[in-house]
Amino acid sequence: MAIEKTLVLIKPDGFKRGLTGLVIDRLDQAGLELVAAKMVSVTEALAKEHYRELADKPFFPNLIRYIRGEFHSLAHQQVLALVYQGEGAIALTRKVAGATNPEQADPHSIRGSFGRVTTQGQFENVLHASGNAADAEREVKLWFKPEEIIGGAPAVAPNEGLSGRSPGANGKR
Ligand code: IDP
Ligand code: MG
Repeated sequence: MAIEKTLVLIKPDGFKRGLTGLVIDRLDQAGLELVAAKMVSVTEALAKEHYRELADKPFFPNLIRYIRGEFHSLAHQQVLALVYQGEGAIALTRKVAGATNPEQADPHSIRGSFGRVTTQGQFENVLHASGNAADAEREVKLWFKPEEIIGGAPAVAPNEGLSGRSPGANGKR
């Protein structure tokens, strides 16, 4: 099986309910390697681009509100974005996450244990995990620059601090 990268987002319900550590722990236990992590304020444009394949679904407007923290009083629209790497990482992460609908998810999965369907029909399912290889490639690129990923393209060579750089062409810094 190929070494893959996949995108995980701790969604606002997971973040607000203190499940960030649990998600990271479960993915660690599954043998996945964490290669990138950052908090991101999710703009409307980023949310719509991320979920662009669902734009014609009736739940799309509420999905955008959900991922931007509007149902969980997040002042900064923040999610934790992570990239995991490993053999078969995409399918493995989906298995640990569980099915999209928390009511149908394996009770041992994260979504089956901690997700819920609200009375308004919103799926609050704790985390995002890329669905397939094409989505994973697109999503990792959408959320991360190559130099933010371990083993990606380093912006500065290791141990090359500012002092190691030569002055500009005109001799001034
Ligand atoms: P996934 O997150 O398991 O890949 P997708 O079908 O890609 O599932 O949908 C993205 C997100 O949209 C889901 O995680 C969930 O938050 C929301 N969603 C999907 N289907 C429904 C639905 O039928 N009702 C309400 N929300 C949904
Ligand atoms: Mg999906």
